[in-house]
Amino acid sequence: MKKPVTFFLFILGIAGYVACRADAAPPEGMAYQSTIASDGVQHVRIEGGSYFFKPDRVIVKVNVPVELTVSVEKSLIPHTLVIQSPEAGIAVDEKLSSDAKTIRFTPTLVGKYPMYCKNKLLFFKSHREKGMEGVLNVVE
Ligand SMILES: [Cu+2]
Repeated sequence: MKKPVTFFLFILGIAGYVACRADAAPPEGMAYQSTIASDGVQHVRIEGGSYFFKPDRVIVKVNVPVELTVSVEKSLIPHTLVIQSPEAGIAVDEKLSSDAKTIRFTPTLVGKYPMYCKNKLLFFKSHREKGMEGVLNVVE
């Protein structure tokens, strides 16, 4: 009687395939999943430049303090980091430099919040439109 085993394996295969598909995130840049360090803080490092944030998707846990360390590559073009989601306890609006800056906040609401550079030169496209944006994903 080999058939039941084969059937069982077949079902397992399908279940595994479905699980994998559900986990597969669309390839839209790199995601950084933070972990809680021994000091109880989620340390996240973001580097920016013309015109990107790396990583551009950051996943943090709700109600756990976050410490962002942000710097930009040396350049004459000024950059900022903005995350304006006061409903989630996040109000970031910082000028960036090549010296790393530390920004602390504690996200209080699950959700996906845009982060971006608000700078724009005259009639040119904004830095955000040029790709200097990302998502802060606050999860349970
Ligand atoms: Cu910028």
